[in-house]
Amino acid sequence: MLSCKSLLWKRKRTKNKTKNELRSKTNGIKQNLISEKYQSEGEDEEINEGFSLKASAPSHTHGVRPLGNFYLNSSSVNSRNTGLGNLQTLTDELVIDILGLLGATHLGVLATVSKSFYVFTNHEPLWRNLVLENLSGGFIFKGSWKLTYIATCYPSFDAMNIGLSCLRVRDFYSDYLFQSWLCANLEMKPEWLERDNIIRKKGISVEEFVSNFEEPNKPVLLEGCIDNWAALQKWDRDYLVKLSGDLHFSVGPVEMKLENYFRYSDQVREERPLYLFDPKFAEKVPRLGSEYEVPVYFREDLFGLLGNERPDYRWIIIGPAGSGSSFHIDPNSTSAWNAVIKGSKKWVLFPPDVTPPGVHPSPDGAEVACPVSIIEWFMNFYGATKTWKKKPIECVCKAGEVIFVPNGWWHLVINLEESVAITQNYVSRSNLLNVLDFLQRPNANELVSGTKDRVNLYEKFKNTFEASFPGTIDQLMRKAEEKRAEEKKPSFWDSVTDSKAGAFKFSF
Ligand SMILES: O=C(O)CCC(=O)C(=O)O
Repeated sequence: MLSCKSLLWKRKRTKNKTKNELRSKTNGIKQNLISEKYQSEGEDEEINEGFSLKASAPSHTHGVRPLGNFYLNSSSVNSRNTGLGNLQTLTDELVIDILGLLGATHLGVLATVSKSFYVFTNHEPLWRNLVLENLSGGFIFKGSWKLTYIATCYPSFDAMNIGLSCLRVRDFYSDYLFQSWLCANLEMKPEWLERDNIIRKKGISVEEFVSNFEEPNKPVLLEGCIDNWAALQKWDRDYLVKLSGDLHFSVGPVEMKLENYFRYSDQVREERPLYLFDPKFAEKVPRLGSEYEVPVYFREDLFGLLGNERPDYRWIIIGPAGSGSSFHIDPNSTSAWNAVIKGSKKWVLFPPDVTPPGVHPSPDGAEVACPVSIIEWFMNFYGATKTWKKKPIECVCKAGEVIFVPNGWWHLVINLEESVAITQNYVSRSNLLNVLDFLQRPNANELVSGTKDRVNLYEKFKNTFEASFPGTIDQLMRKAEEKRAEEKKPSFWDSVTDSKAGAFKFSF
């Protein structure tokens, strides 16, 4: 999912040790518990540990089963190994990575070599990459990525009727491939949605917002502050499709017509559905820009002083149930607000000093290794938050509600149904110093995002700001220094207690 706001969204797919560890350690255990039902035809919807599959989820297309079942099975053949020959010693992930170097024709030829190669070469993410790399956004989704590729590149070949990609293979065991299918088909567990500990506010003043939430850098869910948006009433699918016509929007690494994106999102069953995340929507369709307005709490946006040179700052976000944003921190140390117009989103947020379980930022903060998909994070790490040092803030944000995401907070978001949202990142006086500090880091050229001129953004922004508000930066710095000193100073009661303790010591 590279439809990202920030570098921090870029997942390491190569050398992603974390990912391998996740798949083998934790899933090995869970998948061994997958019920016997899945050892047969897999038509049932209930699986162990309270997980359940989405309604009408198909069983694994090629009959792949979790590895644990191999050890329980009396016939000791794993056709995964026999069909790979000498390559059987490679991990599944490595086999997939190697196949990822091939084109469609070679994948097609290899599929005929053995049952094992048939299963591996039909792995949908391989075909997804081929479509996105070769066809860009110019495809009409045909229910699977392989069919989409074939239908687009070989229109006279009737792949649908030949049943090209549906052969089931017996005795093929692989946690890696099974996991990918499972994550694409799992329903969110009710207990993942239960915790709702965010503060909700309706009708508070801007001053209250600033002093209780923005200054102390705490999330809040704001109700009722976008009730006047035309978007809330108007933005259904038909309206959006009609307004945008043939224009293309950013969807992961490609640009797609909205109509085609909806066609895809209606049919898709994959672990990481493509997410529409477009920073230029209001320039492309000015009407969209005029049918919402920045809620009153976020009107001070100092990056605005940069005019056209400001980094990307607003996005329309559209995605089906299961799509979303995996753990990241927002770009350039900005804060953000996110308003849901249609649908609903589950949020999990951790404060800047707590790295979420299963998430491993690189020391320079430029990259983050995390589970392959959001649902995988819930399966394997959500439970750990129950005993985590600081509990995350969580909520479900519904249509008409706005969440404030303070700067530096880790957050993950999953759409619980098809959703449409607007988000904006901004800089106010409360986080101006953080932003300036971020922009002048030594590796700013890697960290700063949303603009071509990453290295000079600090100078440009500082100078422009000083020209408009002379002396304000110094003032803010003095205030921050005083605050730090205040925080260091022991409170009256601490000092009383300390001196008493001292007095006791000496008197004994
Ligand atoms: O998927 C979403 O709506 C959340 C987007 C997000 O996390 C972000 O814009 O930083």
